[in-house]
This record gives sequence, structure tokens and C-alpha cells, in this order.
Amino acid sequence: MAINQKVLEELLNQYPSKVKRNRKKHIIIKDSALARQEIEANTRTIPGIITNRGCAFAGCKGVVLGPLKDVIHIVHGPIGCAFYTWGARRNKAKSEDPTKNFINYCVSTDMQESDIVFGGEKKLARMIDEVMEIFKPNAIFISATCPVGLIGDDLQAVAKAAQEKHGIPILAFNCEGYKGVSQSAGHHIANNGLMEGVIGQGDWEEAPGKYPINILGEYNIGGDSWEVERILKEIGYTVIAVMTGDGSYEELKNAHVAELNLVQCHRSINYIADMLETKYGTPWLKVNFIGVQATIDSLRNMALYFGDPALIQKTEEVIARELARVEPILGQYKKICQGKTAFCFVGGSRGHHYQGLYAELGIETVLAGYEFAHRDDYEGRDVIPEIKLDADTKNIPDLHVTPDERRFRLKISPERMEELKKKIPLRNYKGMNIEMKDGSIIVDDLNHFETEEFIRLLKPDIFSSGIKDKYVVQKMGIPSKQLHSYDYSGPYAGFNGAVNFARDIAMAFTSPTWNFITPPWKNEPLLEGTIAEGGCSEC
Ligand code: CFM
Repeated sequence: MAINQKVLEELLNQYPSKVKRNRKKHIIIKDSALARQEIEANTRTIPGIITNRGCAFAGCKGVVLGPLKDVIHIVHGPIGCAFYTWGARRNKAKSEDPTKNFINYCVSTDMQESDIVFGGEKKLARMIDEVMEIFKPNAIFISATCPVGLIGDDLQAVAKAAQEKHGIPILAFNCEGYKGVSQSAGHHIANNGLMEGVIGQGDWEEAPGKYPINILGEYNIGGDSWEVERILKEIGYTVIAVMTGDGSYEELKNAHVAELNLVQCHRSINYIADMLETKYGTPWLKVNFIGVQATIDSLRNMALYFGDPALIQKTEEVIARELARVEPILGQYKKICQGKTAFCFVGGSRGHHYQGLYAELGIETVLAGYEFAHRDDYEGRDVIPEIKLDADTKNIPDLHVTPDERRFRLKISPERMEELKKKIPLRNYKGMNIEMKDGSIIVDDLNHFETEEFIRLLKPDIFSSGIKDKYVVQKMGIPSKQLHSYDYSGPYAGFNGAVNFARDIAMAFTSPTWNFITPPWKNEPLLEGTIAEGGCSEC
């Protein structure tokens, strides 16, 4: 069943009128005949609604900073905040030096009632001393949780004094969970801190190899960045830093020497991408390594940016070889997947990125959305100037960087920039909506009530989201693929990732489990209506 405005209205009518007015602005039925379709995003979730969103602390410590492996991340707050953000995200890391990989540790000041009453600064300072004694990390990052902001501990002062005492970089992030409306606020805070205190701190003045690049917004979930790096290194790129999957303070501090910044997850890191361009003159290119065609397009766009015929040729060779290897395997899985439909609802970029991979398997995405994206992630960056800044957004300061006097160098001339921008997404992201089919549903901050309602109406063959709604949906008889954690599988990026994903999705469809589950609507009538007198013209 397709959803039209009338059906959508009926769904929304189940809300109290104030809630209905609010939610209506977050849901679109795609219609390309309309000049524009605006969606409301990055605003507060209505209290009482079961959202999938996280908090600013989750976005800062959990998402952007956490994957840096040679850093000890101190969670200044009660132990629950530390425990529930410990190892919950599958950002993998390995290290040549096992004494410098702290990804498995959970370090917290474990604030107690007396710390809340009398302040936690001394405890934090003692903890830093202890961390230095035990781990000797390359850097220490301190992330604040809600009570720290409420009692007013001065983290920046503690960090500054400890840095002078110990002689290593010690950075504090005021990412209290209540800041902003979701984890998106935490991304911004982390971006600002990394730009101010890490990137550019290294002493490299030039890159150690050819075609030097950074990969931004790639967090190595399930090993994704290892697959991306495998392909890029084979073509001949020098990867300076990955932000931040399997990344390190040591790599990040020299990220200023890259000639191009790739942006995989636009939502979580567009701030650093823009600031790097202002400060060092390095442009950014939107890429997507999820899906075979998206990977190929990204590789070709990168080669075009550098414009070296040898690089272009090598890119085509690697593409041809990889395609010959993976296409026959994907063809087998496609036979199982063809003609099916999917919901694709993830945080701030995967709701878009996975649609191409689904399409390659013959699966149509009939509903998609983001938990906490901003309007530009839906409608493209052109809308940024018209986004109204509310009090929640203003809460997160914008960092104003200026060109670095010594290191700023335009990597390509303005003329070439203009020429390239016509061909490749340099400094640009067109958003998710443009690629969705007419009649498909786009929902911002999809909640659990709407999840169930849309499933009843559209009956997708697969639902892709996260752990918070996975089992509710599976109890409805519909396979659910977690696109945050990948259900302990992966990588799903690049060529090998596409094969892994196709295998896992085909396995979900063919599992006999679904024969043992009776979805709630099975015994309910599918149509409700009254019998009118007389007949229509055809009966
Ligand atoms: Fe970016 Fe992410 Fe995502 Fe994200 Fe996340 Fe994640 Fe995500 Mo979960 S950084 S916005 S805050 S791609 S943890 S690796 S899967 S919600 S869609």
C-alpha cells in the first residue's frame, strides 16, 4: 500500500493536536513535482515520545572522540554514563604498539554524592595523575556528563593545570548530555576541540607520500575504514589521518598536510571539513563508500580532483579488478533480494548512504530518515543560510578559524575549483531527499509509535535501524538489520563490504525464523469499511 496525504493524516490524527502539528513538519511524502519540500529537523523531541536519539555526551565522547586509540578518555561523571558508553559502538582499532591502544578501557571519575555536593575537580585531577602513572597515553581527553555542568566543575582549568604538570596534551570537552537536542550537538563540540587542540599540532610541513588525503567521518564500524583504506592504498593514496576510526592523536595532529579531505559522514564532521579549508586551504569532497556504484563514483571523483592520468588509470584498473571479483557473488544474492522493500532509518548519514546498496540488490527503500540530522542532510547544503538558529543550536558555539599564516596554501586554484565543482561534489552535499523516489516516505526523528504504524501500512520486507527498535520489529515478523552496529558483522563499506552486506541481508530473508512468528495484524481485517447501498458502475 502506498501512503498518500489522507492516510498520513489519519496516522497523525491519533496524536493530540499539538503533537500532530509538530510531527507533521517532520514527515514528507516525496513529490518531485513540488518546487521544494521542507522538512523540520534538529529540533527538540516532544517529551514522552519514544525517540531513538542519544545525547551530546554520546555524540562527543562516544562517536567522534572515542575511536582515537592512543588517547585515554576520562568520563567525568557518574559511572553509568561511562559504563553505557563503553564498547557499545563497534569502532574497531588495532595498533602496532599494543601499549598505545586503550580502546578497550573504561575510565571514569565515578562521581559520588559527596562529589556532587562538594565538587569533583580534585577527584578529576587525582584521576589524571593515576592515568599518567598507569597508562602513559599520548593524550588525555576529559568528557563531561550532565551533573558536571550542573555543579559547575571547571574542567578547562583542571585540564590546563594537568597539562602543565604532565607535559602531554590534556583536553577537556564540555559536552554535558543536556546540551543541544541530540548527539549532533556533541559532534560539534568534539569538532571544535579537535580543531583547536589537536589538528595542526604536529610538525610535519609536507606529506610523506603521493596524493595525501584525510578520511573524515569514517569511524571504522565493523572494520569499514580498513576496507576503504585497502582500496585507497592500492590505488596509491597516502592516508594521513582517519577521523576518527582506528585513528590516533599522533596521526591527527599532522592532518594539516593533506591535499584533499574526504567526507564520508557529513553530519558528524562537516564542521572540521569547513574549518580545514579556511585554515589550510584544503577542499573537501563528499564521498560515499557504501555500495559498489557509490564507491566507484567516489574513487573516480577523487582521481578527477588530483587530475593525474596515472592515478586515473590505476583507479580504473582497481575498479575493473574488484568488479570482476564481486559482481558474480552479488548477482547470486540479488536473486534472493530482488523486488523486496526496505525501511532505512539511521542516525545522521546512513539513512541515505545505504539506499544505493539496497538498490543494487534490487531492494527499494520505501521509507527513510535520520534520528538527528539537520535540514542540509535532507535537503542539501544550499538550505544552510535559511536554517533558523534556535536557542538549542546557539548553545553550541561556532569556532571561528582564520587562515594559518604559515601553513595556508590553496591546494587548487579558484578557477580549477569552479571547473571541478561542476563535475564532482566538492564542498557540496545534495542531501538524501533528492535521491528518493516519488511516493516514498521521509521521516525525521522517527519514533516507536510511528515505526509500528508505518510498518502496518507499508509492510516492508526488511527494517534497518538500531538496537532500540530491532526486537520490536522482529516480533512483528520482519527481519531487522542494525545499521549502527551491523549486528556484529561487517565491514559493509567498499567492495568486500557490499558482499558481506548482501550475504547478511539474503540470510535474513531466507531464515526460517519468520515462519514461526505471527505478526499482530495477521488475524486483524486488512480493510475496514461500511457496505453502502447500491453498487458501483462495475458491479
Ligand atoms: Fe555519522 Fe556514524 Fe551516522 Fe553518526 Fe551515530 Fe554511527 Fe549512525 Mo549510530 S557518526 S551520523 S552519531 S555515520 S553511532 S558511525 S551508526 S547514529 S548514521
